[in-house]
This record gives sequence, C-alpha cells and structure tokens, in this order.
Amino acid sequence: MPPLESLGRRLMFKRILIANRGEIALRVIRACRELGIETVAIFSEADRDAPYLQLADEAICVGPAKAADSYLRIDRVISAAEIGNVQAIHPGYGFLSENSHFAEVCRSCDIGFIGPTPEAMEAVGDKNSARDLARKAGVPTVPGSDGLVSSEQDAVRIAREIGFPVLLKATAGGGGKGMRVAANDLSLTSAWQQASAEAQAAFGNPGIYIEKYVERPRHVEIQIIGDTHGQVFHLWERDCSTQRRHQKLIEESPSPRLPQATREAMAAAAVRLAKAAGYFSAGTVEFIVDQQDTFYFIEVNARIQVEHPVSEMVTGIDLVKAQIRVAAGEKLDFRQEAIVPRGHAIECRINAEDPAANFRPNPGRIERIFSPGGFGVRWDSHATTGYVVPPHYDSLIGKLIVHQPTRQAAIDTMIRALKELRVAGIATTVPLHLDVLANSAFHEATIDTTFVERMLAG
Ligand code: MV4
Repeated sequence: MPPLESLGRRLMFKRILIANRGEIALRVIRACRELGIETVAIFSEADRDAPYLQLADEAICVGPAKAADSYLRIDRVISAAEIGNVQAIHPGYGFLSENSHFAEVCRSCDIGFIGPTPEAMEAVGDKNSARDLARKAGVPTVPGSDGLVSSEQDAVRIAREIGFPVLLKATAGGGGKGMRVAANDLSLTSAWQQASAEAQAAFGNPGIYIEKYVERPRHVEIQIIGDTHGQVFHLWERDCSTQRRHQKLIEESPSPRLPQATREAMAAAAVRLAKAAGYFSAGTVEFIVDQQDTFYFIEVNARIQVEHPVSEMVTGIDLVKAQIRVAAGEKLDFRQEAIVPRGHAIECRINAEDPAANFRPNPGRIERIFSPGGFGVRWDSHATTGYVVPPHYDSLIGKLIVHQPTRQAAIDTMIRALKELRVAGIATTVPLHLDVLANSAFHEATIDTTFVERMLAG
C-alpha cells in the first residue's frame, strides 16, 4: 500500500535527488517517504559510511571529501540526477541551494528544482536589488544609500547625510559576510577600502551599499511558503537573536515581547515582498528590530533554513512536504486565517564544537549517543553511535526542538531534553545551551543579537 498522501496526486514526483548531506538530507528523505516519493542520496567520500544513506533508495558518490569537489560540483550533481533517473532535486540549505545558475541548469536539463525560479532567486539574492524591491513593495528598509555607492567620496557624503554610525554592506554578501561599521569620516575611509576589496575578493562583485547602523537589534524573520498559482502564505516569525559570530545557536517562535501589531505588519510586509519578487517555495524574509520595536527589512533567504522546525511546530505545517508539493505544481490548500500559531517552540543547534575551547570544531567518532525524546520533544539528527563527524563540513550534528504551551514550559522541557542527550567521544555545544537557558536575560527575553557574546565575555 502506498502512503495515503500519494494517492490521487498525478502531479507528484516519483523520485527525487537530495543534493545535500547530514540532518537536512535525512529530513528530506523522511518527507519523501511519507509522500511516497523514492529518494536518491548523494555523498562524498567522507560521507560514504554515513548511516542515513541507508534510508535512501539509492546513494551515488559525487566525489572527494572537499565540498568544492563534490557537493558543490553542478556537473557531478546533475550527472547523479541523470543516473538516478529523478524528476527533481531538493538542494537543502547551504551548498547549491541559493545558486541561481544551478537552478537554471536543472531547468535546462528538464529536472525540477525544489525551490524558487532562478529569476526570483537572483532578484532577492543581490541584496541591493532585494532592498530596492522591498522599498517598491512598501516594506520598511533601514535608512541609507539609494542603491550602490560608487566611490569613497559618495560614501562620505551619504554617511554624513544619514548620520554615523553607518554599516557598509556587500550587495553579494549576506549572513554578515562583507560588512563593516564606520563611526566617523576617518573610519569610513578604511572601512570603505576593506569592504570593497573584500567584496571583490570574496564574491567577485565589488558592489557596496550603506545603511544606518542599528545598534543591538533583534533578529526576527518571517517564514513564507508560496505556490506556482500566485498564492503566498506566511507562517509567522522566528526570533534568532541568540547567535554568536553570525552563527545561530537558538531559535524560537513566537518572538518574545514582539507587539502583536508589529508581528502582523512584518508578516504582511514579507508576503508583499515575496509577491513582488514572483517568489514561490519556502523562503525567509529577515528583519532587524530595534529597541523601539521598529522593524527593517535586511535580506531574503531563498531556501529552507536550518531553523524551519520551530515554525513547523507552532503552525503544524510540514514545510519540506509543502516545498515538494509546490515544486510539483500543486496548489497549497492553506487558508492564511487558519495558520494560527499554537504554543511556543524552541530549537537548540547541537554542534560538534567545544565551547570550553573557543568553539573549536570537534569532529571525530561518536562513541555513544543517547537521543532525547518524550512529550514535546523532536530530535532531528543523522548522528548515531559509531558515526564519525567529518571535519570537512559544518559541525551540526543535530537539532533539538521542543514544543509546549508556553515559553516557560518550552524552556523547562529544553533543559530536561538537553540533559537527556548524551554524546560521548566528542565535545558539543550542549553546555553552552544550558548556560544560555539558565541566564536571566534569556528568561526575561530582554536579549538582542549581542547577548551571547556579552554573556561569554563576562
Ligand atoms: C544590520 C545590523 C545593524 N544595522 N544592518 C548581520 C547579518 C546580516 N543578515 C545582517 N546583519 C546585520 N545588519 C544594519 N543596518 C546588524 C546586523 C547584525 C546581525 C543581524 C542579525 C543577526 C545577528 C547580527 C549580528 C550582528 C550584526
């Protein structure tokens, strides 16, 4: 008997390739199983023995350990898709997920891409163009330059106009890469030199724009999902302020202390922007929120994100299944008014890093693992006893997600589950999470994006 969900769905893919690894590869395999879709996994030589590969219907090697020679090789991934005889590719997050050229190659090979179109990806992938689009859609942006800044002289003139401190951002950057703060004319000169050189070197695109620097913001993002029939829905917000050096540590939904009117305005703004960009599939519209609860658009993430489970838990919507369905051309049968957040969800990212040694990556063999469970607990992980965490990729070994009626109950369950999780053989970020969850600022939710670094400093 095929799963009930696959009956009567003539549009649906029969077989898809997952162009990713680790927990997100497993997450997609699970969604496919429930939809009655066969899966082809790919792996590098470093992942050859990874247990989750056994859960796919087929697994194909795409090259050596180095991502640039395997998971990032468009030619090899497409060859695997041809050999695997799939109708579509799910890119997961990272790797090729936001590469519009890859999405275009899929299209020209007549392979479905489980994500937005290359055109939508480009419109939001260039940060300056996304900001332009936001303004045209009536989405608040941070006061700043009207487009790219062409010279140091222009930069000084604009910075004086908007007032210091300012932030120089690379239009090809994102996630904090290629940003420089400047407090006055003098520091702007060196910030300009560094930012433009870095943008050219790192992204091959020297474009820079300037924004007023918002001090100690919160990071709040809106989850959206759209279909190819012009519908875009939002799944409310996630607060990702608990981060260190642009690496998110804890995400939660709802965002504590966010006024309901602000939440509603942000969600509506995110949907307007997605519609203006012709965006479908899953995506995230990222905002910063200042101390006065004023919100500003920052950037769009054109992929499923690591932290998507917290939105799934509070809304009851399986985002990966929805992503696959809309890529196959199905119309989402949601009603926005029926997407009502229920309770509170928190996710802790468990990384193979040693918080006692400046978060040094700690790859190696997991001698033993005991996975947490019980009421309100979800453990999304590919790690098993005997699994060797390879040193070549990001160090995420699992995501611990809890869902409870209130934030306080969610914190209590998270502490219980973190203590239940036992990983022997390698150091993990569990102790750091326990410290954060015991912190009064976290309890009072008076935190911003500088909270963890201030906590660790003193
Ligand atoms: C900002 C900002 C303050 N003012 N823009 C960093 C990542 C990138 N997505 C946007 N980022 C920021 N943009 C203005 N005009 C502060 C940050 C920022 C930040 C944002 C979200 C989460 C964590 C952060 C940590 C440091 C700085």
